[in-house]
This record gives sequence, structure tokens and C-alpha cells, in this order.
Amino acid sequence: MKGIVIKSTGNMYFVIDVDNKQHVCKLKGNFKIKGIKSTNPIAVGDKVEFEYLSDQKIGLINKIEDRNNYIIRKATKLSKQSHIIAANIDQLVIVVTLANPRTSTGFIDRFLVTAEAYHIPSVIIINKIDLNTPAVEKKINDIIDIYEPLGYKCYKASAIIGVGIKEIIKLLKNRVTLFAGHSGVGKSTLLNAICPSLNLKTKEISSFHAKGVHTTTFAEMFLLDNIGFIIDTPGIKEFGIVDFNSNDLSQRFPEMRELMQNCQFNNCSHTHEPKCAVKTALDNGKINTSRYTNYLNMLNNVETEEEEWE
Ligand SMILES: Nc1nc2c(ncn2[C@@H]2O[C@H](COP(=O)(O)OP(=O)(O)OP(=O)(O)O)[C@@H](O)[C@H]2O)c(=O)[nH]1
Ligand SMILES: [Mg+2]
Ligand SMILES: [Zn+2]
Repeated sequence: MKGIVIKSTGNMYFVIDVDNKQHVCKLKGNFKIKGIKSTNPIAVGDKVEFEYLSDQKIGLINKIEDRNNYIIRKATKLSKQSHIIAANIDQLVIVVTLANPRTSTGFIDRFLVTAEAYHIPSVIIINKIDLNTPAVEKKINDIIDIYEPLGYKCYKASAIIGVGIKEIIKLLKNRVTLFAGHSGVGKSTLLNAICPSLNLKTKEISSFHAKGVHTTTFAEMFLLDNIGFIIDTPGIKEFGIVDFNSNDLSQRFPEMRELMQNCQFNNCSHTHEPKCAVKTALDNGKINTSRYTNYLNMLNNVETEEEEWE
């Protein structure tokens, strides 16, 4: 039988078949997977084949289809191993808040770069606008000014007072969408606002400041009636990018991709080379400083700055 993995909890996989019927599966004993070294051989969104041996209640996954794309990160800060957050997605939604908790542009850019590797369209949802102070409002506008010209649409939202929900529903129509972001930004609350029958667990306001507590613990895919597939994920503290070499990195910045053919050297790293079109654009204000700084940090493998809390 064929199906799509909607959740994995270590060695158990929950798979839906073509009739949306759910099956509990394990990997077949001799199952091997080529390629990527990841802590999870099969991820949410993977298309698999499975079988039931006679009178068994648990299915056995014996094949995985090649992935169209996937979102991958380092399993832990210093790890050589990686973790696939989800596979075969149509778009990435990065949910951010500029306060409680604060999302840095470094974090946003790492996600965007990872999605650009497979040309996965990404959008940014700025949640909790009901809490805005004038200072936060300014930061939000700065974010919009950076990302919208690059083709990353930004949506202002409040899951609590119901702002932006209609637009987000439109965005999700007939697509497979990954919801990602720090813990506590309101991913699950937003998804509940979109589809109340989902009834996802969210953090109680009273325990909201408890450090290191993730409310969502496994990535899980849901089919929202008349909307599309969405994947809710546990919050991520830091996003370590994997799978890139420095020549590829600037290709994953749309604003650099456009200009780099004008650099004098075709292997220009846009750091110290003369007649670099990217550096010229930076000096002229055509490339945003924070984007360029984040590019350098990724190039030098510098982790994103510590977040205020988590
Ligand atoms: N004021 C305000 N609070 C919100 C909003 N959205 C979510 N919250 C609150 O933020 C807290 C965290 O929300 P969750 O939906 O659990 O966050 P999450 O991103 O799913 O977190 P993890 O599952 O840990 O990754 C909860 O206390 C929510 O009530 C919003 O738009 N405005
Ligand atoms: Mg959650
Ligand atoms: Zn250059």
C-alpha cells in the first residue's frame, strides 16, 4: 500500500493511505536508506510503501519514494548528524514574533536559505500583533521592508484576536505547508484559529515563560478540510544549516543571485574580492546589511545569536 507519513515518534510511523485512513507502521528490518545522514531516516511528508504481514496490526514500511525536497537542520548545535524536519512540501511558513519571544533575522535567513536550496516558496507570518508596542511595530516594519522586496510575503497576524486568519487560510489552500519557528511564537495557536477542530495543544499563558518547554513535541501533518495539508512542528531554538558549500550559499540569497554574474570572479565569495557586484550593492544600500551579515555568519559557520529566552 502507498501512503504519506504524517507523524513519527522515534520508531513508530503514522501513515495515511489514499483514503485518508491511518496506519501505524515500523520500518522493515532490512530497510536501508541511501544518501543523507540523518537522525530520522523517514520524515513527515515522506511518501512510502508499506505492507502488513499476516495477522499483524502494525504495518511495515519497505520503500520510500525519492523526495521532491526537504527541510533539514543540524540535529544539535555541534552535531555532524542532521534532522529532516519535513519532506515534499509546497511552501514554508516561518512564524515569527519580534517580542515574547524575539525572532532574529539570522534565524529567519537560515530557514529561508534552506528552503531556497529546493526553491520552496516561503512566507513570513508575524504573529502576536495584539501585543505590539510602538517599538515592536517599528521592528515589524523593518522586517517587512527587508523581506517583501525579496519576494517573501509577510503577513501580520494575531491568533488570539483573529487578525490575518482569512489571508492565511487563502495561502494554505490546496498546498502542503510547513509551519516552523521558535517555541512560543504561536504556531499551534494560529493553526487552531484556522481550524478550531484541530484542537492542538498550546502553551497555557501561566506557564508561557517556563524555559525550554516545548508544547508541540513531534512534527505532525494534518489535513484541514477544504484547506490543505499543514505540518505543525515543535519550536526550534537555533537553526543550524547543513548541506551547503560556500559557492551555493549566495545562490540562495535572491538579491545576490541576481547580481553575482556581474562580479569579476565567477567564484567570488563576496567577502574580499575586488569588483564584487554584491559588495557594491551593499555599499549602495541595495543589499540589506542584516542579510549580508547573516550571509557572512552562515559562510563562517557562526551560529545565530542567543535568543532572549527559551
Ligand atoms: N497575545 C498573543 N498571544 C498569543 C498569540 N498566539 C499565541 N499566543 C500565546 O503564545 C503562547 C504559545 O503559543 P503556542 O501556540 O503554544 O506556540 P508554539 O509556537 O506552537 O510553541 P511550540 O509548540 O512550543 O513550538 C500561548 O500562551 C498562546 O496563547 C497571539 O496572537 N497573541
Ligand atoms: Mg506548538
Ligand atoms: Zn562578489
